[in-house]
Amino acid sequence: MLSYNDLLHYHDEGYVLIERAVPEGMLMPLRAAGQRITERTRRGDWPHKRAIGDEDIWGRSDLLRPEAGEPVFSEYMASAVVLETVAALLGVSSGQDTPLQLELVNMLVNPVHRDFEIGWHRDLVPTTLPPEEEYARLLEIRHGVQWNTALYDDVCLRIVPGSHIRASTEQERDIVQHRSFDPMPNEIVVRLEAGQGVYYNANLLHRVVYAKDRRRETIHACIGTVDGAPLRGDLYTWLSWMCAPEFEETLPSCLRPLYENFVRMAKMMDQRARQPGQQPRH
Ligand SMILES: O=C(O)CCC(=O)C(=O)O
Repeated sequence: MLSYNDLLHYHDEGYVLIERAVPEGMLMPLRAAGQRITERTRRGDWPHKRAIGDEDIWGRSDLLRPEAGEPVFSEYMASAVVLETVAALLGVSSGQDTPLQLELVNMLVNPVHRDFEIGWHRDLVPTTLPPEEEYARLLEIRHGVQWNTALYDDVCLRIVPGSHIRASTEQERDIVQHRSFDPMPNEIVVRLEAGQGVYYNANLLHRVVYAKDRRRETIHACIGTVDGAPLRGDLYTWLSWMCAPEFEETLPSCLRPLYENFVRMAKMMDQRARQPGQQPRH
């Protein structure tokens, strides 16, 4: 599905745009399910959210929870476009013997009371590290792909292409640490039309600008390989609810190997955390 140039672009620039990122016939069901959960979240009936104080939200988390009652999200995660894209970008198989593990499945939404923004950051590596250490961590933490798939046109995400495979420059550090809403040299706005997606390395320098009057309902998810487990301890804490056996029953069969990998790694991380001096790195 992805061309050699797509893979090269992902490797060099840290992102790739996917033209048809929503499976045929799934856009309207995903929009309807997204709206139902947004309404539940706004009336206090869905506690798994990214909040702005007590009054507003910019995201909803854990869309696969059985109590959401929205199987279209797991059908979407099980779709060929998702699994084949992730597997190709990480250079692994998505079949029965896959090393992929199921991870976050969230939705990003516009606030309704006031505009909201998140400053420049990398998701998994702090820019406060000395440059050599920052670079070493960037090389080390390459076990996952994150993506935004837009259900409505979306221009919120800004990235610095290529910043995932080099230490931050002095100027970038200054902006990230002291004025993180300022323009960044070489930034681009990721423009997605409804149905398009951007798959990216979460360690790209990025930031987001949410306008309260522009509808945003964008699936925000990630999948990684099991070899990254020791570097990503928090993930297993956030997603410990997935270890409940009744959750597995809700999943389409092609997600089961990814689910089993997640549970195996979660158990391993739990055992490791109980051993003195063996805390997982975050
Ligand atoms: O809103 C987005 O597109 C990305 C959100 C973000 O930067 C984050 O979750 O770290």
